[in-house]
Amino acid sequence: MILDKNRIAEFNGLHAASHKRKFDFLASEINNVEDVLQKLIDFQVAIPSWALGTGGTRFGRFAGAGEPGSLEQKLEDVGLLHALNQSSGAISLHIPWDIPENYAAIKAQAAQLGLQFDAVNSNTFQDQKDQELSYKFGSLQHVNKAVRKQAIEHNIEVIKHGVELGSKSLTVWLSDGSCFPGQLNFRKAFQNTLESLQEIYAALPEDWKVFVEYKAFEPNFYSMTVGDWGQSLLYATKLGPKASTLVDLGHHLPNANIEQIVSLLLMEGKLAGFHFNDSKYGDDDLTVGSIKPYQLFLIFNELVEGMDARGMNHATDLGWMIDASHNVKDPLEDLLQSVEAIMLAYAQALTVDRVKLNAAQDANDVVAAQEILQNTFRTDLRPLVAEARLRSGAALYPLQFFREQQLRAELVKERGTKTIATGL
Ligand code: PSV
Ligand code: MN
Ligand code: MN
Repeated sequence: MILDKNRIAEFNGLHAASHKRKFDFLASEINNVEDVLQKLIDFQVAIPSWALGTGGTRFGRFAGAGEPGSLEQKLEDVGLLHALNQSSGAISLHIPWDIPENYAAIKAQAAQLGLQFDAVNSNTFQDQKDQELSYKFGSLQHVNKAVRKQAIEHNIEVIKHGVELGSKSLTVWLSDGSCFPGQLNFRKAFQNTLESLQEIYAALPEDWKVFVEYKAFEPNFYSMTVGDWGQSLLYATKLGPKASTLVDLGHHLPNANIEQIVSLLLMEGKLAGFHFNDSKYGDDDLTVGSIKPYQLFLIFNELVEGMDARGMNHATDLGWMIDASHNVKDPLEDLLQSVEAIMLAYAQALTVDRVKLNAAQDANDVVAAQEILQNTFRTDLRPLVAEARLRSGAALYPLQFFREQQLRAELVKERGTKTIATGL
């Protein structure tokens, strides 16, 4: 489905007057409003190909209707999201779930939809049909060199797909680790993993990066070989300048201070970017901002502060991706909510009064510092984000548009009721 721009214009027309009232009031309160709006317009969040179908758990999966059944349809879905919010102009592919059959055709389709190919993701956490050796006891860490070699070759293969598509980075997430004390020699597992990553690193094209994603637990429940930001940073530092640490918000132990982790990785020039999601317990992959919106704001607050201190471009110098999968929601609605939450947190961070905050910090005025952050967080900036959308030709209210115009029903008509998104 390609969305006719007139439908969006007509919808926006209906809401223009009430939006303007809210926006004008807000704009009068914000100093650098034009600058903030431009930054919001420029900011793009990549959509993962695996989030477009209904997810599941090991207990079951309740598929939705009208889900994308091919890579082409996944691109269409991201194109639809992007048409609705103009903030989802990239797709992140998981190989081998999304192997393109015809690169030229897929690239042409992406270009037509205004989409870029973001980081490509390798997969050595599952055994694929016809795969020679099993990853049951790990991949890049494996005690058997032949298994490591197979996993290294897979990653190099993924880079090749990415090169064809115009991606510029590889994300490596390893499920490697152990389930019981004594199962693994930690030092050997680390060294094997490092050597394997070094071979992958050597295969990176000149202008590519590799993102090393960490995760505290699952599927291994005693140790993870890339289990936290310290381990990831160790690999990234040993690998070299093209390697950095990817932060997935759901991959920490409860109550971890993610904003502090982000600040320090950024300071070291080793923050790759994000997999955004939210969680109550761990890796729940829930809608961004649905559980801990204040934490999301505090993360963006550190990002804006740290990126500005290093003279970085907010939109292009880090990888911004969603990593979610939902059991009970329409995936497209879920993704619209996620992108909205990210834009809102970013807008909040952009409007923090940094001069006052610095002064409060330098004066050890704890109360003032807290007030500055919380005042910003409690200001309703939704009209600002909506204005950025309006100016970029998106829908003022993407979710409302999706529902009122019954876009899922149109997709069901095109694709049928019994669809299963590939790759999940
Ligand atoms: C693992 O939990 C993860 O966050 C990694 O990023 C994977 O690539 C992704 O989920 C999809 O399974
Ligand atoms: Mn992830
Ligand atoms: Mn995860």
